[in-house]
Amino acid sequence: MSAYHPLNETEAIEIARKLEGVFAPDAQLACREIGDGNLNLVFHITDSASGRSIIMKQALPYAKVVGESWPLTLDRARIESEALLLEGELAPGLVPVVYLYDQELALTIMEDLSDHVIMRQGLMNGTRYPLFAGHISTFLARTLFFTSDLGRNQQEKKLLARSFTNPELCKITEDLIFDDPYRDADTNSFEETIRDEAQALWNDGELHLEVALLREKFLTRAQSLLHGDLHTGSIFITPESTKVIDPEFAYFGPMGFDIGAVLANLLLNFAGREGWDKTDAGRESYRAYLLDTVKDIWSQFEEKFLALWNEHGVDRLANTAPGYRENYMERLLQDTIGFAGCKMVRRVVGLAHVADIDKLEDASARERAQRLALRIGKSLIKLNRRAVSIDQLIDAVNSASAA
Ligand code: SR1
Ligand code: MG
Repeated sequence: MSAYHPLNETEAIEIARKLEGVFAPDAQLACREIGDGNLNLVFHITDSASGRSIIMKQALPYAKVVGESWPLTLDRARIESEALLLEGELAPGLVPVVYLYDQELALTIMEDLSDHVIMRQGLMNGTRYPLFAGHISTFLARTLFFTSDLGRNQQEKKLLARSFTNPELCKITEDLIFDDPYRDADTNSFEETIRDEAQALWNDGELHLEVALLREKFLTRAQSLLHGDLHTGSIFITPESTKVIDPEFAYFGPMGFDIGAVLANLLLNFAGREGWDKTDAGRESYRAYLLDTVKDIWSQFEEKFLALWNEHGVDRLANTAPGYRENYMERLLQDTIGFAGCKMVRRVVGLAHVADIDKLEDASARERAQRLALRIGKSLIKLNRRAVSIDQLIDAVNSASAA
């Protein structure tokens, strides 16, 4: 196959056929383009005779959600495949297996996870995932600890950071999460019914200070290798299994950004529940499940991260200075809460929303969900630097829901 061009389904089959040891030479392969994300093509290739299947993900040279007017580097496919390989070493079983990366075609061929569902859809359906908090806290603790200065040789970490320099994808986050929602930007996208909420965001100086401080951390704090876009559309799940996909936004940044992304997306689903549960009791029960999961994720993350630090900490002073661990974990909780708030706000007024809320058919239920998500998001942003316990996040969500 020659130089870069977006593949069609026939070409994807030709490439699949050449993969060593996957399909028989005469296999009757079927292919469907199933990408429903904002950026890439995704081909699902199956051989019904053997039951074998693979996924081929190809980066497009622009942001699909906007069109060719928004060019985007193909290097993100390299970053994604390298991040998946590293995450697979650090957190075995929690990411798909990568079979092949083709630099010229910006193509990653990987394990098919279609026996799983995208977590966002699973949550919308009201499915409960009792093992998720355990899985995702392991993923977060291990990937963040072992790529940080606490858990990795600090010179090696700096060298590793070079290959995860990801300026174009970071710029998307810097603009769409940490700037545009707080001004009347062309990229913003919200319903007229909540224009008052958007205008309030543009004029809230207290909020702007907190977002500016969080933005500064995103710009400057090369704490760990992040997934960089860890929403519930980047997670494939079953009640027994969790697989984190799509780390094309990976870069060295503040740990709390990844943890906050997971919590924010559970809370966006919380805000949209009115449309997904049949009864008030069902809604309250599912919301309680989501809040328990939020709390469990933080508590299990903290325990696992501290255990890794005890066993594998490489920084003498960080390991021994009295009070340093407590101070570190408190700052991490604060970042997590602040970034969670920013991730919620952008999904209501900025570019690229979430189906948990946008797919609510009833316009007034949708508006209530949008307003609730913004109340929660803003209160988390304003809470962040004062927080000392995850219970304060839960209290803030409950107060915003009661208002
Ligand atoms: C232009 S890309 C819009 C969003 O899609 C990705 O999933 C990221 O969340 C990004 O902000
Ligand atoms: Mg993605």
